[in-house]
Amino acid sequence: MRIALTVAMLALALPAFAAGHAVQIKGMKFSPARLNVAVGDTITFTNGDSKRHTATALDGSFDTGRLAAGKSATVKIVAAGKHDFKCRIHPSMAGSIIAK
Ligand SMILES: [Cu+2]
Repeated sequence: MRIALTVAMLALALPAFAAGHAVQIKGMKFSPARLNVAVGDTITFTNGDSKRHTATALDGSFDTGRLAAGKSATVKIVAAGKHDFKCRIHPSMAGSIIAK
């Protein structure tokens, strides 16, 4: 009974419908490069390249920082709208997050 109540309280504490998304970085590209999410969702960027990369929003809404090979970082999308992002090290690498 006490355990069930604790589980119910934990469930209530979590934001409703927040989803996790994944973007792979491979071959100097973001995959997918375009992603539709909801405000409150998280996105985990994983670097599958041997070079360092970042995923940096041009509007400043998120930044993974430099990701070494095999590393990942999770960012949270807190504002609605289109958030274009680039790799700060390789500006030709670009993508967009569309948040509703
Ligand atoms: Cu890069």
